[in-house]
Amino acid sequence: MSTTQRIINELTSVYPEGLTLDQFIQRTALKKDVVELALSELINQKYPISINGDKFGLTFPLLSPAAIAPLSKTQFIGKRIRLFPSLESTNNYAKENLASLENGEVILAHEQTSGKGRLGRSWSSPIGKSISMSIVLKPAIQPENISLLTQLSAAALVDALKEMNDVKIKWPNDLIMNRKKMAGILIETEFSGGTLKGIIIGIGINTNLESSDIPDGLQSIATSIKEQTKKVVNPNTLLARFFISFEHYYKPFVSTHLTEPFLSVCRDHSILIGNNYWVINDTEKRKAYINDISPSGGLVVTYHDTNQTAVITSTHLSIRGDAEYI
Ligand code: BT5
Repeated sequence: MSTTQRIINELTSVYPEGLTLDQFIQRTALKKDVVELALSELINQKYPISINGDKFGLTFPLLSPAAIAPLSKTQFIGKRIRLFPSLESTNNYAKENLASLENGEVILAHEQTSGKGRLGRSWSSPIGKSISMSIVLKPAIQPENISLLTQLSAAALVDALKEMNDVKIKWPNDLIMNRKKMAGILIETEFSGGTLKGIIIGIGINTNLESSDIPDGLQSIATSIKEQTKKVVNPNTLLARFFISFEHYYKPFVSTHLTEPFLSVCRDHSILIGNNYWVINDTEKRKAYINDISPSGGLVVTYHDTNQTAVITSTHLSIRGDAEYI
């Protein structure tokens, strides 16, 4: 573990209190100049570190596997975690290192420099203020069932956030608070010669972003949990809850194809069902009434122009309101 991550772990464990240099030295058995160097590196890199008198503290807790481990009572999801200060994209790291990653292993980064959304879009993940995570799965499942994992992940996130606020799901992959996007899911797969080698569930969650951290072009569609709840989010508690819920849905899904427990959460929290939206793909834009989420995880819609009902399974499209994101 790097010295900077050791310092982050120490500061996370005493949050909201801080530590003096002497206390750091006592707790870590590191030399004074090593601690000083690590702290100045963190401050230079714009980690949320505050100085109060002779104490250093965190403005809000940061990702720390040491803090997640005692809270997350899972068998394999998040049992092993690789945390990086900065990655281009946790999904790219997972793809490139798939062979050495175990089923259920999780990649985390304090920051992504080139985070990815769907369809070549980008995902913004400023340092320390959001969760960038990829879960690696190596199951024996049919390729047509992989997209159900997006719904499973969305339901697990709703469960993890339940106590915080009213969270909605915008099919297929957006988590919404107060009609703005607060998290997104991107699933990628690796095949070799027709055999599924692994599934990567990429999830970005806006935890402690202030509105000034949200890029100009996203102000009207993006938000963070902190912005909505006015409370600091502990990313470690949130992830521990998420891992427990994910595993709870995932085990029976893989063994017996049980989907109703998570699909019912998606239906109950859907922001789309019962309303009219534009369904937009590369070639057309059609208004539709949104009826339901089907047992296969698709969106059941009735188009206004033909009055025909169809199940949308492709996620290569956007669902939009009349003038807005939702
Ligand atoms: C997504 O795509 O919502 C999937 C996002 C997945 C991000 C995670 S982070 C960990 C893992 N590693 C990666 O490289 N990616 C995954 P999509 O539905 O295409 O939405 C992308 C759109 O959301 C962008 O075009 C922006 O309009 C908007 N956006 C970008 N950053 C955002 C943010 N931080 N919060 C809310 N909206 C954002």
